Amino acid sequence: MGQPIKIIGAPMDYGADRRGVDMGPSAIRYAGLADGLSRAGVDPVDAGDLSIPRAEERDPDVEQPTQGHAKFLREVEDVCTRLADRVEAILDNGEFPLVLGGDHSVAIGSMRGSSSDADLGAIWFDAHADLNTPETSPSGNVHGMPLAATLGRGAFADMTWAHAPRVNEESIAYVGLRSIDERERDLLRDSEMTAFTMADIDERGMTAVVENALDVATTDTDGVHVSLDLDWLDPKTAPGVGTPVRGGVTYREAHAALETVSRRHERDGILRSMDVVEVNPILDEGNETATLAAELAASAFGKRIL
Ligand code: HAR
Ligand code: MN
Ligand code: MN
Ligand code: MN
Repeated sequence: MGQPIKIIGAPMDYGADRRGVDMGPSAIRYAGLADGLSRAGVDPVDAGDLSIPRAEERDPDVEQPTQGHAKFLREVEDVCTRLADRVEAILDNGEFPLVLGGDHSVAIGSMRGSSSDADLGAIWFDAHADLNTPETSPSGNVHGMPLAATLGRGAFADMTWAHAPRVNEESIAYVGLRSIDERERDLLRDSEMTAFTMADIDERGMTAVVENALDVATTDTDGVHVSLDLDWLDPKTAPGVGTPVRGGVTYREAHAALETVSRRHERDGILRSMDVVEVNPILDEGNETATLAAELAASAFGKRIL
């Protein structure tokens, strides 16, 4: 069965405006995640959820950074600190951490934990760049900031719970970008990250693009983190997300992408951690976005048609 996969739920919605993404872990489990992984030939063990206070019990605006705005930053810090510890412990135990969000700010914890003993590359499957800092964010929503946090940009520079010094820009590749804020565009252009937009997928095909992204994330690193934001897909295919953007990847392209990841993993053992985020069951239709999330995780771990 290979390396056991530890599923850990992070039912957090502090980072997003559209409430409901905290129900993502339940919905993805209910959609058959563990069965799908077993059929793919891996051994899933469900470690349950982190316990997370409801947003209504907290004040979004206490203890703001001196520059800018980041709602529920203290709560995000608390959850991501605990998540990072869990992810690190899972890896120390020889298991693979699969984190279920929650909004995309959970990736701050996953990446911090996954990179504590390793130089970590990352592939960011997302419509969005998630590179805002509290200073540049138009919304103050931390789910638009996880890459900036991990890289220690702006107000995140001295936040040791967020900044992961063993994740370097050169080892990060986006796949499927199509919605970037004005100030994020400048941050992205001035960075060393590799960005494959939807136009690159149109021109070159998903498999070639993901092969390239894998080259980026595996060069001079010890392993790769895959962050799968379900709004990466076209909203017609994945309606259950809080910030849908038209013109996303198709059902088949998404599977092709994760199958490409899985083939490289089978060959070179590249994968170190993964998160599946932004599934919002309240906005979903018949749990289809959660079902897709579960299927794509199984594809990443080797589910095959034949
Ligand atoms: N860029 C916008 C912001 O910072 C929107 C964030 C997008 N939400 C996400 N992230 N789901 O991928 O507010
Ligand atoms: Mn360790
Ligand atoms: Mn995202
Ligand atoms: Mn997104």
